[in-house]
Amino acid sequence: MVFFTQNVPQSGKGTTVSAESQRTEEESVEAREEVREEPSENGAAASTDGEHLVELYKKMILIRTFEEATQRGFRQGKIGGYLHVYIGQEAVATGFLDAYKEGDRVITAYRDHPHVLLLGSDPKKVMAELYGKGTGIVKGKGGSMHLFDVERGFMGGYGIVGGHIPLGVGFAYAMRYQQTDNITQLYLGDGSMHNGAFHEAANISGLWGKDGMNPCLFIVENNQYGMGTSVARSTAMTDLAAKFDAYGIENEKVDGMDLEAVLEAAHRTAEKVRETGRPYAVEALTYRTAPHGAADFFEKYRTKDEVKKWRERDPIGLLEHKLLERDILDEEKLEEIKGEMKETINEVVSFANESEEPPIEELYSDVYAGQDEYLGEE
Ligand SMILES: Cc1ncc(C[n+]2csc(CCOP(=O)(O)OP(=O)(O)O)c2C)c(N)n1
Ligand SMILES: [Mg+2]
Repeated sequence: MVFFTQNVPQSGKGTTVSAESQRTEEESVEAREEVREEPSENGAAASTDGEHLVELYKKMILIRTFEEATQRGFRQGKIGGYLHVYIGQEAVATGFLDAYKEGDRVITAYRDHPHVLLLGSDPKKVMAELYGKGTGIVKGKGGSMHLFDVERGFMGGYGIVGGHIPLGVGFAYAMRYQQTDNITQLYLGDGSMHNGAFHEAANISGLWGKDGMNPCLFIVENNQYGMGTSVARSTAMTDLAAKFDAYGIENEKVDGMDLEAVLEAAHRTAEKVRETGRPYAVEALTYRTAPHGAADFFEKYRTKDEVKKWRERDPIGLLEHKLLERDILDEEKLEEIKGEMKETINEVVSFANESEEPPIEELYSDVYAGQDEYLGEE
């Protein structure tokens, strides 16, 4: 089945394209049947297990319902500043964060709500953050683009495109320096790869990796656009995975709309990075069906037909199809799950709505290290 008809090549010179993305649909089904019989070594062979798929389906519905509620909150003027949702891309973070282990670090750009939710942060606190409330996950000071939950390994949330990439590589170095077997999952957009910060960081990551000192899993969320500019209009070399070849970083592509394909790639590559201390890159081919930001109403850069085509491969729709086909869930159960998530998110929104603004004294806290010195206090 060929589904990436525009912008994104199926493979490229020098790229280690995953076997999965080169297979026909029939072969893929056969291959996945094999996977079902043979769980992977790390014991988290999520794609084999119906129960686990249902658990992940619930997470994807939670993210989608959360994101839809943020869009409403934005239109109502309850959420200020910028808001970028992950609608259409859910399988990517859901699949990769399934391979998260305690002590790992996760860092991403500004499309960050799903990552923090998947790591187990309280959705109420995340929504309150977007509402700018004192009960927010960073006390209402960060907003949508600057979520943090360090206890759960979530190191942000960054608004400067590409700015977080060197930090992620640095976290990965620290993990080996401190002699742990943890890794960093570093999420980056297709648009960020044309930024100098990416090239400097990828270079040093590859170099440190030669000594097993950079367990960094680069996850490129290639949603086909950076704002209104397609990949093909941003770079002459549109094979994004292959760009990592220049820095000695092994790489592959995965169908980012297919949760099972993502899970397989995620567990395999995360384990490889954990074992070797070397970086690895996966380009997940995906699509944001929502506008770039919640304030972007006009989409002259893409056609309705293009969006429609990608919607036909919506990651939630694809997973529902599999769950039904394999008799794991029936239609009624799917509706029940969606209804439950709506109720949960209604409570989340009420909490954010009813929470207080941050108290004025918070204005100076967490601004500078050594704040007491700054305020002239002992
Ligand atoms: C250094 C920098 N340049 C420009 C911008 C403006 N800007 C915000 S989002 C964006 C597009 C980034 O695209 P991509 O990395 O593909 O992420 P996506 O929005 O598709 O998730 C740009 C150029 C910025 N925030 N930072
Ligand atoms: Mg993009």
